[in-house]
Amino acid sequence: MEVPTTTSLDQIYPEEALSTQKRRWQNLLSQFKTTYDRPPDFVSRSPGRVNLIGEHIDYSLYEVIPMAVTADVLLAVSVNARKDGPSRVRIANVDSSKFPTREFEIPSEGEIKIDASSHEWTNYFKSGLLGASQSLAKNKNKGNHFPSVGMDILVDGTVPSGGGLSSSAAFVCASALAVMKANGDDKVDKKELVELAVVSERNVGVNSGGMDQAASVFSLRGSALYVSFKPTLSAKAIEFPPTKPELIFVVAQSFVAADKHVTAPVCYNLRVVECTLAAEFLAKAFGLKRPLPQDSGPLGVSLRGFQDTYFEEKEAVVDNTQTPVPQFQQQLEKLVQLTEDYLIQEDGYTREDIAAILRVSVDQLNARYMSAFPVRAERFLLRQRALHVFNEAIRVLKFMALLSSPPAKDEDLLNGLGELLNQTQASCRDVYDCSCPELDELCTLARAAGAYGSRLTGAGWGGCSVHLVPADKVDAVRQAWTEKYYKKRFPDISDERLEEAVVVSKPGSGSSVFVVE
Ligand code: NG1
Ligand code: MG
Repeated sequence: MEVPTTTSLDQIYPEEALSTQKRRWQNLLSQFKTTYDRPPDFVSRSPGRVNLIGEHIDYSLYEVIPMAVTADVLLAVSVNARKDGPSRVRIANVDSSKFPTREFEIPSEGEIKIDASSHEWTNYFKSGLLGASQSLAKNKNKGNHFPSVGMDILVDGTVPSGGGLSSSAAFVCASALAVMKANGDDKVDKKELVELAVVSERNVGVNSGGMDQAASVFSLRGSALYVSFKPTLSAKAIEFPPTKPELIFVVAQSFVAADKHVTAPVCYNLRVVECTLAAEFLAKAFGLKRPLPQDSGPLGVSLRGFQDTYFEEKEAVVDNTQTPVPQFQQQLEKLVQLTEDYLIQEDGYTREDIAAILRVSVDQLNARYMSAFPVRAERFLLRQRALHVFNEAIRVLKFMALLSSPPAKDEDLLNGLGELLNQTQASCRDVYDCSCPELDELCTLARAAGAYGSRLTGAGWGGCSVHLVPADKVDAVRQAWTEKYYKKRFPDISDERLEEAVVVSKPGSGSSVFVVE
């Protein structure tokens, strides 16, 4: 499926956002004219996302259920096919005080360098450029070209950065899309865009899974997405059944900035390593004959790969009277059991412990799993990480089952969904260790004020939270946060910032190209 091209904002934004968005787009287009002395040729757009359930399991290749939000990143672009000398990019931001204008020559494919150690906003553009360049080079026969044409760009992003709504993926996806469009690719394939954006975003220093880019590109207005990574990347729109009271997702910022680039070696990238090592450890512990399959997990093997291999080799038939989904759930339940029985060290495993099981040296272990993305840890909590992943994958299945065959009473459906969100939060807090006191407090306050379920969303350690709230309790929940969280922790908070802190989130549309007429 191709990324859609449109000429009308009402195909992109919901009714209630249209007047604000029209003003914002007019400002973008007129600022572009003042900056570059001509109108842009097109605007590429990709949104942020909120994850509803399935946290920290995308990089173990388990299914997740995110949805796009209305907030997005826009790149207004004018192409300049300069004949003399190499092409250049000029890239400015409507918020020039925070994001200063940059200009650089476009290197040839393979020469694009990104310095992940510097905190430079245009790194995200460059990683999109890098991904797009590889795809364009591969598809030269389609009439696309690389090295790229020159581009004058003005960026406008409304996804808060470090806020857990994935501004990074929105920026990388919109950038890759802009470069592909500028170089003649009018039929950008959604799946290809996601795959290249996932890989290229890793150049910014975080060894991420693929949920954010999938949500940003594939989303359709009005639906959440069920994203699968195995056997291949795919996404399916899911509808929420109408209920009384109406089911509403509210997103609340903690205003604790989660700076993944700084914390990656002890937080995000460490979790990726722990999950990967748990997969290798379990495979060795059960004496699997075949090595784990190389798949699209960030370190090449995954817990999902372990699951598939284990059941192929050890228990070919689980229960063939069941439909595929319960069978998959039974497998996961079995894996929870095996993890509890075999990964017994509650206080974690040292590098020496793990190397001995995998029958490699500590140097080999470091080189294989911890060199491209270094991590800092004495002990690796393999038991806890595997337990979170398998149980969270089960919760995603249960969430889907509730939506596809809802119980007769709406109350039961809402309580059921809410309970799964609450369990995720408890697991993120106690087992995966990716929450923080502020996120825990937002969740506790929301539940006390009437939310069915509350949890962090995205990587955690700060950022955003998401809450399933009945329509008639949204005001009460907002009130509780305002009085007991925001005004208490940030006594000088402005009304404007308070307004931004809490957003009722309707599923938004995914990436598109807007042609300026
Ligand atoms: P954030 O930090 O919210 O963008 C990250 C990862 C996701 C996923 C979640 C946790 C990136 C770009 N994204 O999201 O792939 O693993 O954490 O579920 O790193
Ligand atoms: Mg991000």
